[in-house]
Order: sequence, then structure tokens, then C-alpha cells
Amino acid sequence: MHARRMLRRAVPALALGLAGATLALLSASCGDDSAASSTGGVPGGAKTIYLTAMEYKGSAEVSKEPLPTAKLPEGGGYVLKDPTGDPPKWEVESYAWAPASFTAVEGDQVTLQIVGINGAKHESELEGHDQQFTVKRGEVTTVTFTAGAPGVYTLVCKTHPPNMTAQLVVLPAAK
Ligand SMILES: [Cu+2]
Repeated sequence: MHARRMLRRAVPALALGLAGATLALLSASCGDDSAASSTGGVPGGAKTIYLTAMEYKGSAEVSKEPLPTAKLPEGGGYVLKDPTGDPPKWEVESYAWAPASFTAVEGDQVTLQIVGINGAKHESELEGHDQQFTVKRGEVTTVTFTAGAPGVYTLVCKTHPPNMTAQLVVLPAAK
């Protein structure tokens, strides 16, 4: 009886705590150390966001998993390699940005630091912000811009369509 009453009281407190923690995390992941505004919205500022150009890989022995017969979408973002070696193994690859979404606040001075790990180069564009750039393996490409109107903008790698995309989520500024 007592336990149930306590639980009923604890659950909303826990939910509030989680919401607060999520907001704090959101703030921290953007490199923003200011507190959440009491008037709603998320405070802005200067932010550095770190991204990585990746290539995920998997492989299997033909004797255990046959080579898939269905073709992957064309463009260069996906690669399915015929079996090689002894025992013969096939391989599948997918290019990706990590993380696949990142957040800023309208008006933020944003710096992207993008390192190339896999793939020789990535001809890229951040839509809605007039930013075109190339990410090369072993180098950090720095891209700076002011976060535009609230919305969702796509970071596209034109070398590896259709899947090498990420999303910039721009939140409304605190009033
Ligand atoms: Cu790419």
C-alpha cells in the first residue's frame, strides 16, 4: 500500500528528471554550457560539432551464407563484393556520416569538424546553408556557418548516394 503510493509519487518525478536530463544532454552534445531558458526554447551560442566519414563493413563465408541475389541500390553508397579468398567470402559495405543527426539552435555560429576515416574523398553539401566541401581521408575539414531557420537540413555526400546523408536539426532560439 505504502509502496504503491510512493511509486505513484515517484513516477512523475522520475519523468521530469528524465526530461531534464535529456535537455541537459542535448545541450552538452552541442558543446553549449549555458542553462536551459525559463521562457522555453533552447539557448544558442557557438558550437563545435564533430563528424566522421565512415564505411561500415560486413562479410560472410559463401558456405555459411550465400551471396545475396538482390541488387543493392545504385550510386556508390552501397557496395556488394563478389566472393574472394579461400574459403570464399563475400563482403558488403555502406558509407555513412557518424553521427547521422546533429543539432543546433537558430542563429548559432556552428563549426563542423569532419574527419575522413573511410573512402578517399567525399564531395559534400549542407543543404539550405550554401556550404559545399570535400572531406578527404586522414584530414579534418572545417565548415563554419550560421544555423538558419528552424527545420531539418540534409548533409549529402554526392560521392556516395543514396545513403550517405545526415540531418542537421535546427531548433528555435529561446525568446
Ligand atoms: Cu561519401
